[in-house]
This record gives sequence, C-alpha cells and structure tokens, in this order.
Amino acid sequence: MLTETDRRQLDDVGCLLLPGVMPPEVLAALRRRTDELFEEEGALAGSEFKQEPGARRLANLVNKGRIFEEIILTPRVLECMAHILGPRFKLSSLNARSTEPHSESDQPLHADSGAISDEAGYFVANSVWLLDDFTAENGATRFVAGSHRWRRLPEPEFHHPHPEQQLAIAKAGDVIVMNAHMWHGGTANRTGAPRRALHVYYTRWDQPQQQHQKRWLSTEVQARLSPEARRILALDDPLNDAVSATGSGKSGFMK
Ligand SMILES: O=C(O)CCC(=O)C(=O)O
Repeated sequence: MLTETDRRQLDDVGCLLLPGVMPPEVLAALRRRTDELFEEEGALAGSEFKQEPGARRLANLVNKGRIFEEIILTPRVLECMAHILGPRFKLSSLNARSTEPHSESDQPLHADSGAISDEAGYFVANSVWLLDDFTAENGATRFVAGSHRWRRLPEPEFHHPHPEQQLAIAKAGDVIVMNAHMWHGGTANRTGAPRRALHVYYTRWDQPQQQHQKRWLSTEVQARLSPEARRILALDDPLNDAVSATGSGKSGFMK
C-alpha cells in the first residue's frame, strides 16, 4: 500500500501523513474512551508514565479499552513501522496527550526515548493519532525534516522555535507516522479547546518497551488478546522480557 513516494518521504523527511485512517465511528469511540479515562483518572492521569505541565496525559492504554487493542494492529500503520524499523518490531507503549487550552510554551524538541539510531539502523517509530484537527493555533506537532539522519539530539529544553521546523497540520481521523529519531515536539495551544492525540509507539525487536506490556496488562486483557495482538505486544517473547523487565517504564525522555 505504501507508494515509492511515501517510502522516500519516510526516509528523507522522517514523517508521513496517512489521511482518514480512523473511520468516523472509530474516531468517536477513541474520543469517548479517552475523555472517560481523563475524567476517571483525574489528577493521577498519566502517572504510570509521566505528567507534563500544559498537557494532560494517559498511559498504558492497551489495558484500558478494547478499542485500543484493535488500533495497535492497523495495517497501514504497521506497514510504515516495518519500513522504518525492519520486519521485527513490537509495540513500545500506547499513551494519550492532550495539550491544554491556553498552554504557555512549546514542548521541547526531542527524539523519542532520547534515541539516536545505532549500527543496526532506526529503532523508534511513533504514530500520532489525531483526535482533533491539528492547526497552527492549537498545538500541532512541530518537526525538523531530515533530523533523524543527523545522529544527534537537540539541546535539552529546546522550547524555542527551530529555524527549520515545520508544523504537522492535519485533520481529526488522520495519523502522522514519524521516524521518532526525527526531532519533534508539541507546540503551545493558544485556543480555548484541548488538542487530543494518541501516541501509538513501536520499537525494534531488540529494544526495551517503554512500558513492559506483559507487566502492565491485566490477566483479563492478556487472556482475550488475539495471537496477532500477543505478537505485536511481545507477550510471548523471552528476549523482550529480558530487555524490558528492568526498566521502570518511566525512563527516557518524552514520548
Ligand atoms: O502530542 C504531540 O504533538 C507530540 C508530543 C510528543 O512528541 C511527545 O510527547 O513526546
């Protein structure tokens, strides 16, 4: 399904817009469940991973609704992940991030998990699922095209604009796939409404999961998962247990 132009864009720019991945009923279900969880979890929302000034977060979402179990297997997104990460990869985490109305500053530019590609290639890739339109005013993700190829990280606390940054302007229901070594970050929301998104984050087979899924998923959820979901979550992979079990799930920079 990926065209040669799409592949080249992922290689050269580092991100690709997939329009209309979420049909209206899926978008509505994801919005509903995300809002319910923000309501239920209140001040604790996101605490399994991290909390962030100016944004509300949720973590460990595969454990928190069947709709999330389904979206981690979206073929168009998995095809992009395989292009970036190679044929063997797994889910690293599924979190939500809602930029708060009238938030004051841009999130620092970063690569996810503070990762620089290694001798085997790229090992982190993210997909940003837009639950609201991303506009120039409401906190669209910024990115620096090609920076995944520079093999270095931006300075810490890079809140200011980068001279080469662009904004990922897109519609609710779209997905933006990113080589997560590419420098990127959220921007300030200058509107009166939240800007909600999910981060469905994958990593190469030999790397730790950001949230060790086997430890974070309830027995009930694990028991009902399809073989395909078990595989993408690396639930039956002893190597994943060895590399992921020691982490707290909170380490690394922003995701
Ligand atoms: O939500 C966004 O616009 C991007 C956020 C991001 O890059 C992060 O939290 O690591």
